[in-house]
Amino acid sequence: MSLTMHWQKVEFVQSVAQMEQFPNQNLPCIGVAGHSNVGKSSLLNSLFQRKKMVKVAKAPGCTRLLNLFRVDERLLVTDLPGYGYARVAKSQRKQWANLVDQFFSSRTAMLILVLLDVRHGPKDSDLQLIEFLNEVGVRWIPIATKTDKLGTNQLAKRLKEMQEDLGGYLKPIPTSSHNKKGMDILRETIIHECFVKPYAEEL
Ligand SMILES: Nc1nc2c(ncn2[C@@H]2O[C@H](COP(=O)(O)OP(=O)(O)OP(=O)(O)O)[C@@H](O)[C@H]2O)c(=O)[nH]1
Ligand SMILES: [Mg+2]
Repeated sequence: MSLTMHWQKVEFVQSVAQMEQFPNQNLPCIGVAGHSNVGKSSLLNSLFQRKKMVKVAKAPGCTRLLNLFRVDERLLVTDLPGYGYARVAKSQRKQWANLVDQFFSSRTAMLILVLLDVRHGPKDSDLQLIEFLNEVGVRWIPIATKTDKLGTNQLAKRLKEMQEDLGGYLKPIPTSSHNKKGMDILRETIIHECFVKPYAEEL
């Protein structure tokens, strides 16, 4: 079976509160990370082409566990809890931070999509995450979310600024869960990063 541009079968696997519960599926795994409310769960629904596969927050800070999905029996996708939401108790915030840190450090995921709201520059917490991923050696790609909120000129300008803010090398992939722009490119990029590039690197 090949992972086509349209992901045919998407299954919810489980929610994980501790890394010990993370199932050993022997499949490539990607994670979706970013600030609370940046649009992680919405992006996954759009990628999966399902309306309600992933719970979308009515109030920020909704995703508190690692939620795992399996695509076409070939790929695991993890929706991560968002960081930086102040109205959650400190003890609980610490618990999520530990869980997410463990997820990154255990190198469970071979690729992290780092979501950034296209209207705002990367926040300190985003830059810290990126630094951390670089340190532990986990590949990441920047994804600009909510592009439907900007007009064409403003969008082009913001994407360029975002790229500069991230050091200039990586171009953020522009996406919108509202009008579905960027979803095909994102699926293609994920497939390339998970199934083509690792083998090309081995040659
Ligand atoms: N205009 C617009 N709104 C969006 C888009 N994606 C998400 N939203 C809205 O942003 C809010 C947060 O979306 P979520 O997908 O729940 O964000 P999240 O990053 O999963 O949030 P947490 O689980 O709290 O970390 C919701 O009200 C969404 O409807 C988008 O592409 N465009
Ligand atoms: Mg969420």
